[in-house]
Amino acid sequence: TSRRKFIKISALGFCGAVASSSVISAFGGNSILNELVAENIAKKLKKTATYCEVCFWKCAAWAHSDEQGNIKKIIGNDIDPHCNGRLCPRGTGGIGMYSDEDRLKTPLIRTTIDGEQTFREASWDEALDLIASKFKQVKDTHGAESIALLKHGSPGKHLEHLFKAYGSDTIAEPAYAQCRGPRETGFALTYGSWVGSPEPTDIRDTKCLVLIGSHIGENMHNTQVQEMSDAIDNGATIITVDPRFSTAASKSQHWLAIKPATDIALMLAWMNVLIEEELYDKEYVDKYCTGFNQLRDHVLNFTPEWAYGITTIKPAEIRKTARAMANAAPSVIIHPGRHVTWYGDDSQRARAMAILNALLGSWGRRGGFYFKESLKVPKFPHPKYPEPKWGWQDIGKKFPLAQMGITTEVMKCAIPTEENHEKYPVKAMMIAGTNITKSIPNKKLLEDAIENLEFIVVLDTMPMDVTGYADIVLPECTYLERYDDIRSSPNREPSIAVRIPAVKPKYDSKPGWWVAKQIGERLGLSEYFKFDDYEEVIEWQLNKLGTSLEEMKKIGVKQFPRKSGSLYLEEGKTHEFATESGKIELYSNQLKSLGFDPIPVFTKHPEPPQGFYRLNYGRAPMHTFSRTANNPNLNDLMNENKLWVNPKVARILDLKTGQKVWLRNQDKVTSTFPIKVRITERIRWDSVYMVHGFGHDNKKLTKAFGKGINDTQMITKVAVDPIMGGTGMRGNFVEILTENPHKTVTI
Ligand code: MGD
Ligand code: SF4
Repeated sequence: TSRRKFIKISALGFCGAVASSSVISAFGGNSILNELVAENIAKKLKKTATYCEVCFWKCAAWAHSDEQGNIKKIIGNDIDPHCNGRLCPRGTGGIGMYSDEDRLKTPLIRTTIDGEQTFREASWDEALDLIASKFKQVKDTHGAESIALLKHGSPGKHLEHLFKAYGSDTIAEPAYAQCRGPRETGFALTYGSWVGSPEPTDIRDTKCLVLIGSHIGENMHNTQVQEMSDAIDNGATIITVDPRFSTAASKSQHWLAIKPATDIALMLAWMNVLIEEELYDKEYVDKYCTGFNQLRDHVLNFTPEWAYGITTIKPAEIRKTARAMANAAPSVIIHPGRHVTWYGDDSQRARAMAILNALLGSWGRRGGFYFKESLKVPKFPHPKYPEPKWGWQDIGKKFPLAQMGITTEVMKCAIPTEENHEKYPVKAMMIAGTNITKSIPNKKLLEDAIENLEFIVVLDTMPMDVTGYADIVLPECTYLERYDDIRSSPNREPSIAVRIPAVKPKYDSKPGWWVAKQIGERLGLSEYFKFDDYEEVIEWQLNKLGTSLEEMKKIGVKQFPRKSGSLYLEEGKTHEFATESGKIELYSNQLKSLGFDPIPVFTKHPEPPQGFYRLNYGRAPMHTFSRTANNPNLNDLMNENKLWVNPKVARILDLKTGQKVWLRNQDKVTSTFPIKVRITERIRWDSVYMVHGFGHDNKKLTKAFGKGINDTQMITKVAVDPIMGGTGMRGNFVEILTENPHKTVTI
């Protein structure tokens, strides 16, 4: 049997009904809202400044709580440029993260009773002492570098500090190699800088927005959705390239239902039209770009007729859309997307987007991309970090342009049969704020790594699947119950926002900063944590920034004037890009010297065999990844994912809407749970689609357990981007099973 058996703690009977008045306040009409406001004024609600952690747009908000310490509602901060006073449904439902009765309540330690692995409750002291002793043990035997950190979100920052202080830089997060890493590489190669978050897309002033597999509207990044809706009202042309009729597609003048995995061919054809018809911005290209002649020669034969055979998009439609973009230029955006790890040539696809933007002259132009600015928050003083002998950079060095840790490569280092293990042995792991069983593909790799790790600590707010693999589970309190770092994200104008605890932590949960400090002190690192409460750190930083905690508690958000110059390129002035040549690189010498294509080329990707469909996945407006599936308020709005199936496929397989089916992929992996069918013309006949983040297999998640399918379970084939290590996940094919393939699982 397995050394580390996945522990499914049985539900402890916390499935009581949860009122969802907060959801009503988000969706109800004004009368309900007014009533609530009146009621709340009557009850004298306390307002506390925070910023949302339900996704990473980090909208600033006010948490309203009553005298008993119950959070009643969360409302956007009017002066915050990330939300303009309006939260998305998930943000309003963030209250459910706090009120979810399935929350982790106390530290847990793995133990064996009567031969069965289970968890027992433990005190914080016992759990923290044990963690410190295990960390010391690993450091003494292998070096601190052998303790890896997988992290995401706010808790990750505190633990990163702890890890670096202890001498480990073996750190990775899924937001890079499973998400936006390739686009950062593609844009950095072209413009010398990352796109970053929030994206500096000037959507509010755009005349043409091109979305290539980016489903704004379902993907609810707050101000992008608000600005897109304004742009539509102002008559902007929307062009959506998606094999699925997404919400964005329904708002578009042009929906190009592209054959999956062929986007680079379409973009090469667009470049061909822009250049052949001389529609590109000549002046901009002459002034700011290098490599135009090579690009022109490269795309000469990539005509719309050539692309038609690959993409199934008619040549006339390719020409028409290219002309629409040119018409709007430079107020046009080929949106870089966000979750872009699809087919393994993703940084090249991002390069193609970057090049198109350059041809249209949209980078640094109103209605295109603005030059973002953020404020540098001074570091709270601490001693220098020790120099680790190895870290994420060494582990990922076969990917020459990797700029952050690659989760899958770090996991591989735990497995003795994998090539990097000897040099970079990962022996223990802390996992904070990331549910790796849903965020990292290739379950076999995860299970092999987990089996070989000597020690796993998970810090989470919820008993997510990942906690089932831990030796120690630590309950973090939610973002509404703690201080965290000052938010300072780039925008048109720099701003900062604070997160102040609105209520005391529920149960025996503690903030991430406290956990990091406690472990640090036990490891002899007190010098790195010279504060009693994180409040002191923030206060010190705010004072340095010319404000105070007192002021920030009152306003929540503070805007600062721009210091870096104009939002856009200025007439008559030169501009140096941060590339090697100082120009926008249409042809990349850097890629060439590394042995990669200097200009993107189209490569054919495998297609589904007979009887299989490509597994496509995406987002729903009321959920973020897997973290919200059990949130009582958001679960109320959508409690399972469905399998979108084209009517043609439904006819062949005789499927009915609402029927439960199971999936089996090309590697014979069968879904644990079934999923209900949704028959719709909105999906191409060669693909099926589902929302990511469902199919939880920990029973302790009483609302989410067994609801729908975990798309990641079906993703066993990964196409790795050789340039930066991104894990392309869209090349998996599934067959649809109408009979329950599991004899023992009954739902
Ligand atoms: P979540 O699934 O939301 O995100 O993947 P993850 O980072 O794993 O899981 C977040 C975890 O953090 C949950 O266990 C949640 O309970 C916990 N959590 C929430 N708030 C807190 C907190 O305040 N403190 C602590 N300690 N824990 C907290 C996201 C990743 O997944 C990303 S960024 C992308 S873009 C990819 N998307 C994606 C996809 O669409 N499909 C597939 N198949 N895989 C994907 N992987 C990537
Ligand atoms: Fe929260 Fe929504 Fe803003 Fe994300 S976009 S931070 S979920 S309010």
